[in-house]
Amino acid sequence: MTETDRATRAAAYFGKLRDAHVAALWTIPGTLATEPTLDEVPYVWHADEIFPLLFEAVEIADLGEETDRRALNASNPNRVFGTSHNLVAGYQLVLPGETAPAHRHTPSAIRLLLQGSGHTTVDGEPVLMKRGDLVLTPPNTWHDHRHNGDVPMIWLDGLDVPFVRGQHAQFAEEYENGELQKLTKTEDASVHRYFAGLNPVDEAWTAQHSPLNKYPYDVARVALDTFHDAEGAPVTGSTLEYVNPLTGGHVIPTLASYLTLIPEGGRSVRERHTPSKVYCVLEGSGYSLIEGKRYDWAENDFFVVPSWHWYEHVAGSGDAVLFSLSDLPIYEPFGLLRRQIVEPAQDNA
Ligand code: 1HN
Repeated sequence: MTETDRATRAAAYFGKLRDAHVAALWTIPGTLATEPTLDEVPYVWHADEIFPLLFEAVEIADLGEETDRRALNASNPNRVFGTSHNLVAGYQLVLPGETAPAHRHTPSAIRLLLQGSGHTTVDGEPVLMKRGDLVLTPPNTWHDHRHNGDVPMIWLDGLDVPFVRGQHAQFAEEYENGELQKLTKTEDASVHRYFAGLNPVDEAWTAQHSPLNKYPYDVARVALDTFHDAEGAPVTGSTLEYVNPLTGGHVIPTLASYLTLIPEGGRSVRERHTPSKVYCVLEGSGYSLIEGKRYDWAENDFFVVPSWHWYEHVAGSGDAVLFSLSDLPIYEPFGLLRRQIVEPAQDNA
């Protein structure tokens, strides 16, 4: 066969493959890529830019009319939807006297209260939210939001919507007549049941998510300080994970949450891992170096560290406290979790 015959025959062959809806492995780019492609970018959403846009939304969309949730979702600059390929984060605003009716869905959510105070009701339990509190709405739990305080209430939402949609597994339902759900438990009932790390005997809980609907910030903050001091106050900082008190596992099947302290002037280890992370700044200010580029942050800002990007955090003046949300539980069961860490001593070598 001449070169020309060969090329003509190959072109005809690939045409036949297209018609038969098959592709030759040797023509598909990246089938055996040696490392993940870094196709999402780091980005910081600054509270001083986004909070005013949230308040402007009050004039654009009435709660209960145009929308049930006055929320602004953060899109990764390299994506149409999703802060990363599995996670979506954003801010949500509820004004005094407003309510956001109950619904439930297969995607899971966490809230991190940033300003004001009010209630999220989770499966009949009204959960009081104060600054820094972590509140869970696990998959398929009824949830609504109520605000009987006098200061606009803002929180960070973090959900696994892009992951669930990617699995073609999104289902959602409105509560009866689009109303608030009936209260069937007392305020913070789950916190009262499990607060001290001692579990009720013969506990009948069988769900895969944490039975605790709230992790109060005052408790988490004392735990973090105590742990950090007991570790000898490392300049690289300290991190604790919020866990299911019954199993020691992650808070939600798809989501893990952490609280990190970087002491004033301190610097974390440099690491990268396959899961992505969304960080929200609860205290202090500083910056992160992500793939060598500097991203400054201050209180209430949130930022995304995409999959397999090298990163480290540096605290400015004052201690920095960072909440973070990760899709790590999605990677773990399938052997997809990879993590590399560079300790500072090796870093300088
Ligand atoms: C949702 O249900 C809430 O219930 C907030 O407050 C943000 C973002 C995407 C999809 C569902 C909420 C959401 C969401």
